[in-house]
Amino acid sequence: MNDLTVGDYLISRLQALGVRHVFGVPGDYVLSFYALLQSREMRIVNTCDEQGAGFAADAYARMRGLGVVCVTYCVGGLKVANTTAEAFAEKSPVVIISGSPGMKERDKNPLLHHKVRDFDTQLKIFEQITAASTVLADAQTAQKEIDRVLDAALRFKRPVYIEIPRDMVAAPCILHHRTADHRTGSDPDALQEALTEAVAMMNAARKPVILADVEVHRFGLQEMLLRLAERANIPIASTILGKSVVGEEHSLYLGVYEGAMGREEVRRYVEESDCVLLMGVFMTDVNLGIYTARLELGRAIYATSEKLTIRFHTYENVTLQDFLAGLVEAPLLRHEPGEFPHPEPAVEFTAQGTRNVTVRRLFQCLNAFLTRDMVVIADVGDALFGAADLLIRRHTEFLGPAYYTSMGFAVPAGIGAQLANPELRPLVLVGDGAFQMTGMELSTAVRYGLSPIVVVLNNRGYGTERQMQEGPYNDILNWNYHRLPEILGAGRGFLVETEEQLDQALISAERHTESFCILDVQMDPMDRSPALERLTERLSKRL
Ligand SMILES: Cc1ncc(C[n+]2csc(CCOP(=O)(O)OP(=O)(O)O)c2C)c(N)n1
Ligand SMILES: [Mg+2]
Repeated sequence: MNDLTVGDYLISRLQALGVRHVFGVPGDYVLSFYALLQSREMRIVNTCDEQGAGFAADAYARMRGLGVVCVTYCVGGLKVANTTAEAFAEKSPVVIISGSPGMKERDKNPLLHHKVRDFDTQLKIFEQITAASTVLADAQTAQKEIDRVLDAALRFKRPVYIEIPRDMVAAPCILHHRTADHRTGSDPDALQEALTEAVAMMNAARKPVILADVEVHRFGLQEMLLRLAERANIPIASTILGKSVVGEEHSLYLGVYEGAMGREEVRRYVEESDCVLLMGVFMTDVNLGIYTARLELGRAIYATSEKLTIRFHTYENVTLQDFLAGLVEAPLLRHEPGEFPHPEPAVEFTAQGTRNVTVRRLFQCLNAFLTRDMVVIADVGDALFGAADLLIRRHTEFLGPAYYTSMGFAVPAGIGAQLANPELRPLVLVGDGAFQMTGMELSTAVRYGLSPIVVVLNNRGYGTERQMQEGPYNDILNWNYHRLPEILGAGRGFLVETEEQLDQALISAERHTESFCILDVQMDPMDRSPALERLTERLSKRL
C-alpha cells in the first residue's frame, strides 16, 4: 500500500520535469490543490488575472521546457483559453491544471456555480486547443492519464489540459508500472534514403542556406544545427518567430528573413539560394512577410517535427532530430559562401539632445543598450516588428508571439521568463495598447521581487492598425505609465520625450536592479519602424 494521492503524483511528476513555479489564481474548486502545491514546495505565483498567468507560464515553458498554469473551473479556465491557443499555435508546452466540481457533487447534474452548459464544457473547449487532455475522474487510471498527457506535452511541444475534480486531489493514487514514453524513432530505411537525397542536393548546390525557426529551439537542436552549419560552412538566417535560435553574433548568421518585410540583402540571399534548408520552419504569414517570401519547394529541404520533404519527395517517419543528427555526420562538402550579409552591428548610440524619440532611433538605442544578460520580450505591434533588427547575443534570448500575435503577452511573459532564468533581466517592449491589457501584472513583478525593464512605446493608440485604417477606434486613453511606481509602491518610472531622456532613463534603469523600471516613451502616433512600414503597405492592399 502507498499513501500517495492523485494530487501528490501530479506534483511529483511536474517537479521531476523541472517545474518549480506554478502561475495562477485560486478558487474554491482548486483550493485543496493549491494547499498541496504549497506544502510540496512548489512556488505559487499569484497573478492579477488568469490571462497574465497563462502568458507567464507560456514564457516559462519556452525557456525551461515546461510551464504550468493552475486555475479554477471555467471562470479561470476560460480566461486562459486565449493564452493556451497561443501556446498551441506557437508550440509551447504549457500544462493547464484546472480544478472542477468533485465527482460526487455531479450526481443529478446540479446547477453548481461556474458551470456553463455541462460539466464537460470546459474540457471540450480545451480539447480543441491542446495536444492531449484528461479529467482525473478515476483514481484507478489517474496515474496513467497524467503520464500520457505530460508525455504528449513533451513530445509535441504543445499545451495539455489536466482537470482535477476537487474530491480527487486527496484520493489515493493507484500506482502502476510507469510505461516508458512512446517516443518513436525514425524508420531507418526512410532516414537513410532521405539523408542520401539531402546530401547529394547540398553537395551539388552552389549557394546553400539554412533558415532556422522555432522548432529547432523547442526540440533543443540549436547546438546540432550550428554544428551542421559550421561543418559545411553554410550561412544561417532565422525567422522572426525563431529569432535568436542562433546567437546573432555568430559569423555564419545572416539576419532575420521575413520575405519583403525583412531586410532586402537577407531576402535576396535566401531567395537566390539553390538549396534552402528549412529547419523546423512554420510557414506562417508573419514569418514569410505576409507570403511575400519566394521560397520554391523544388529547391528546398523542408524538415519539421511533423514532416520531411526534399524537393517534391515526402519521407514518412523521419524525425527532425534524427535527420539533423544524420546530416551532421554525413559526408558533406565544405562550401565557400563568399560574401554574405550580416546583421547590422550595434553601434554606440549618441543621444541627440532634445530631438524627439522616433521608433527607428529607439531601436538603435536599445541595440546599443542590450547585453548578454537580458532576455528581450516583444509584444505585438511595432515593439515586435522593430525588434526584428535588434542584435540578440545568445540563443533563446528573444521571445515574441510572432505567429498567433495576441496582444498582452510581454509584461506577464517577463515575469515567467525571469522566474525561469533569474540570471537574465527581462527587457520588455510593449505598445501602449498591449500594456493596457495586461500591464498591471507589474504588480506581480513587485510581489515576487522581479526587475523587468519595461519600455512602453506610447504612440497613443493602436499604431499598427492606424497604419492600415485610421479611425477613432484606434485611440486609447493616455495613461501616466511612468507614475505606476506610485501606485505599486515600488519601481522607477521615467517619462521619455527626447533622446537625451531616453539615454539617461536607460542608464538609471540598468543601475536600478531591485525592482521594475518603466519608460513611457512618447512617440508620434503615425511614426513606425521600417518593417512595419513594409508590412502595413502589404496588409492594407488586402483589406
Ligand atoms: C488580443 C488582441 N486584440 C486585438 C488585436 C489586433 N491588433 C493587432 S495590433 C493592434 C494594436 C496594438 O497597439 P499597441 O499595443 O499600442 O502597439 P502599436 O501598434 O501602437 O505599436 C491590435 C488592436 C490583437 N492582435 N490581439
Ligand atoms: Mg500603440
